[in-house]
Amino acid sequence: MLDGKKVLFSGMQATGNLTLGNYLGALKNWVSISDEYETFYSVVDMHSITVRQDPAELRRRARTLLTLYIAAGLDPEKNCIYYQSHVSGHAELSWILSCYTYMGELSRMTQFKDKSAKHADNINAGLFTYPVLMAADILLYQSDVVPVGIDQMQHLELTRDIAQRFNSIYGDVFTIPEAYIGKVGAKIMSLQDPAKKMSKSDENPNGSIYLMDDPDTIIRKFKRAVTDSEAHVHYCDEQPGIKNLIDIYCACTGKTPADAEAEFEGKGYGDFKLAVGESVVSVLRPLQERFADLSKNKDYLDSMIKANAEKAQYFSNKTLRKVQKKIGFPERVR
Ligand code: ATP
Ligand code: LTN
Repeated sequence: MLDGKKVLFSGMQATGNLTLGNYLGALKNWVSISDEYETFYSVVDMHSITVRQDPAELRRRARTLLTLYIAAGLDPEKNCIYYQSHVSGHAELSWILSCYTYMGELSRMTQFKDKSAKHADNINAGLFTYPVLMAADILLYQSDVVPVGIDQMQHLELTRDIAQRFNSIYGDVFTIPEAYIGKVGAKIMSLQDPAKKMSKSDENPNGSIYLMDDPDTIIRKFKRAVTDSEAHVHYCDEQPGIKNLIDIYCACTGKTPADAEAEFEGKGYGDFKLAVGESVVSVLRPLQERFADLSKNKDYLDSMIKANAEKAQYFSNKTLRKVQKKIGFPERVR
């Protein structure tokens, strides 16, 4: 609890360009539930370097991501939006927690298995201990709730295990966080391969809708989306391509799958794909406009970045000092 409110933490990596999957699976939910919580939204740039990055590009992407958080509707005066690398407690708590995490636990993480297969030439220790840094992000603010897409559930379970293990040794130090998974859009699939999740690091740009794609590009990508030969807009696992398009349509319009089935009964896939594309354009256009306006306002963004980093540093230090004391680090002489 902070100021009588429950605490919410979430973050995204500053790698690649944000996709519609990131928006519908995470960012959109962040905006819809923020008012109920004391919130911390981090651009987790320290997580990004587990994969090799071009420095200038990483800096640019981190700034873009932070601006997108605001453009999506998070008011930086009410939500603590900040860069992970500006708050020293993340790295400090991560080291401590790594001493309470087992190698066996980390080697079971599917994201590690996937990413190490993808970057076989750079399987660094950071890639392996990445979930510990994520646990530190969350536990540092005594978070109650963590809104994420389904793919992050395994990391969240590990965070809970680490926190419970720590608490069982030292007493109630950490709040045990719960995941918050949105009802719609929790797993948006690639438009080119509905068995794969839409991902910002996909090499095929036609599989993903990027938040900055212009309307023509969006419509074109939906027209080319892989479906099937059933010619029937039906929400079922046997038609994964159509199911994914219905999920996107519902997340963008607030309709239910049954509404969508009724609306496109007897119509061809062409009409349906166009409607899905248009629903996405109408959600992304205002976001893109706000992004363009905000990007011009450098001083405003800079002042928010500074103030929020200080706020995050202040709250995270409280937990960090408590943890350091519990485990027996010498007290600081004031
Ligand atoms: P990468 O491809 O670089 O691994 P990513 O696209 O999977 O990245 P992350 O930065 O790992 O994105 O995720 C940010 C947030 O977006 C997380 O909460 C994650 O669960 C959510 N998310 C990512 N992809 C999807 C998707 N296809 N559908 C729903 N949510 C998603
Ligand atoms: N691991 C997450 C990003 C992430 C995160 C977090 C999400 C890092 N720290 C803390 C929620 C809470 C990912 O790859 N999407």
